[in-house]
Amino acid sequence: MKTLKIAIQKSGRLNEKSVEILKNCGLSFENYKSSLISSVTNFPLEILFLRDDDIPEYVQDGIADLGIVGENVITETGADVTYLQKLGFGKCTLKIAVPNNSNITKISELEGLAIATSYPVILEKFLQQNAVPNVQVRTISGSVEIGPGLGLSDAICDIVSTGGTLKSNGLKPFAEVMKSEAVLIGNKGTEFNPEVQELMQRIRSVLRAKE
Ligand code: PRT
Ligand code: ZN
Repeated sequence: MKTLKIAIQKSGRLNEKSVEILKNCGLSFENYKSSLISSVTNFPLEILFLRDDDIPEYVQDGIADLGIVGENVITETGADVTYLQKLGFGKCTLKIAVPNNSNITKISELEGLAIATSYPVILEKFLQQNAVPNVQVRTISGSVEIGPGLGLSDAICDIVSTGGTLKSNGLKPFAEVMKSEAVLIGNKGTEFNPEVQELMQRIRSVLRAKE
């Protein structure tokens, strides 16, 4: 019997809840912070601990059969994977935000402005869908919220959960681009594997017990 592999975030906002849901499924494994792989002792499964950005492609390419990652990351990478189950944690919204003193009220008024983001693919698609083609999308990998203060951009497109980061940087949310939460994804066709079905059933009953 082939041992399945599931990729989860090594450290960061999704790590703890990902480990928790797998443990609540009755899976027994060591959660070493230093190792990349951990074997489950009571189920034919190995856990790969990765950076979240790498998870969709690992699953698309079949290096991992399953993965737990935010929808924002899946959409940004454009990976061809199957959505198996929303997991109810890691909830956030990708939003466009502008400085508090900005007079912008309509998406069309972004025309000609520069927007800093770590999500260029999702943002470009949103701008296209809203027929605002002439926007400079500036891709930066972190601390996007300081862009307007530094004069790097007129607006930002970033993940918001409480809104505290926007507030402390003098920014206000202006438009909602996408909602996201952690999801279980699978390599195409993996949902027909009996062990995957068993695992999905356990995950669903863990989620149901939480309701
Ligand atoms: O190291 P690795 O690459 O694995 O992790 P990472 O640093 O890229 O990601 P991480 O751990 O920060 O986030 C993992 C996932 O959690 C994201 O892809 C989202 O799906 C989800 N998530 C949920 C969030 C947030 N909430 C969130 N608040 N991801 C990021 N943030 C950041 C946001 O970028 C901003 O800087 O938190 C700040 C805003 O938070 P508030 O509460 O001030 O609004
Ligand atoms: Zn990341």
